[in-house]
Amino acid sequence: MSTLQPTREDKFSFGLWTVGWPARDPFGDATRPPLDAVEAVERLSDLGAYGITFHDDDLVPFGSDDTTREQHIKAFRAALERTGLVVPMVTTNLFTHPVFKEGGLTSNRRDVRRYALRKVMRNMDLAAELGAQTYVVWGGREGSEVTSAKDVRAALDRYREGLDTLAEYSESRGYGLRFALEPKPNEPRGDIFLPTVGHAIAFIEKLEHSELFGVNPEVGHEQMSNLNFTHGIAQALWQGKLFHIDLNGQKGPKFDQDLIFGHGDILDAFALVDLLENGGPDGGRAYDGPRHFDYKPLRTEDADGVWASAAANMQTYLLLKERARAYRADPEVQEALAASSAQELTTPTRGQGESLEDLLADRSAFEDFDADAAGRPGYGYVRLSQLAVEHLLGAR
Ligand code: GLT
Ligand code: MN
Ligand code: MN
Repeated sequence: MSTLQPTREDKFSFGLWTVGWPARDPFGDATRPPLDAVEAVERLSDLGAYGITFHDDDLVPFGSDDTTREQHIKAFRAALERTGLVVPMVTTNLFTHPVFKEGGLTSNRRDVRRYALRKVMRNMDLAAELGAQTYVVWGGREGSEVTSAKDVRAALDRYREGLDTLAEYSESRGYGLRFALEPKPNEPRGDIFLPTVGHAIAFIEKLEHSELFGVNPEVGHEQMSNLNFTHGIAQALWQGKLFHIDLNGQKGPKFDQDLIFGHGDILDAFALVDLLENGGPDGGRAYDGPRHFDYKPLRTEDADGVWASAAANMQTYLLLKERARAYRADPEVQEALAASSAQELTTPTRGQGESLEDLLADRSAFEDFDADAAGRPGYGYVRLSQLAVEHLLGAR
């Protein structure tokens, strides 16, 4: 094993439901005992993480009375204080209980929608109390199996109404939360609303407080739709909407695997870390928020395997960060980049102050342009790609 030690500055965070997953799946029972939240805080802190996140029901079992709820919160809070771990993000479970089988904020039933809103708002109080800045909304049950049973436009109206209400609540209470919508194409619903980063960003523009809303893209969720995750992240950054990120691994379009980060498409993971760490305007971080791992320790593993997998997420990220740095610093890479004209893309297509008429009058742009000659030379991307592979494999 490599020995890169994570520090708090790396901003690694984990969902309580990730290391705490007892590995029950649709075909089999749990293979691990439940994990106590206090132990999760302590172990993650020892491993070098800086944050922990949770759904309301991860921390306090659904239906607990007020006294039990307070006890759970008190013990959790004490563990946070002891370790210095923070809670940068909180979210709500609107998917496990049968009441949400037809949706939460977009259920056809109005009483369920009102209940869902109240459940979120109650947990927002706790989020604010614990100092969270981001509130994730993953609408896993917002969708359908039977298309004709759902008026999608009405559902989107209700989704908007629900999110507007949550933003109003945060503002009225002075919580200052920012909301991050998490897209997913399917699972558990046959088809989920806001299935990709693109759908979510377009939807956000229709919200009353759109400035309070961004996205929380998950690696595997975009790859389930056969999409390029790094492209999705780049667009979210370009639109100022990357509010949070869920890192994990996925091997192509199939069920949601939630593998360890990098244990799926490693080349895309390399490109992603390079973008996040070196894609800023000054060559620094393009995204400064938590590096949040949303994965599932394999069902085959015992408790030791769970903690090994938590460490592996961070190790892989740090190794890729180190590899991306070496890649960028390699003069051969710089030369290959220049030769491929990749850097020319930052030059505006129109000259400074060039009017539309100037462009139309420029014969070199069209009449005298030799399209055949311009179509002949190669771009040299093979070399660039191979250099990335060699850096990734530690051959350089
Ligand atoms: C659930 C889902 C994740 C979401 C979580 C937030 S819950 O585990 O699979 O992708 O990020 O609600
Ligand atoms: Mn997932
Ligand atoms: Mn997720």
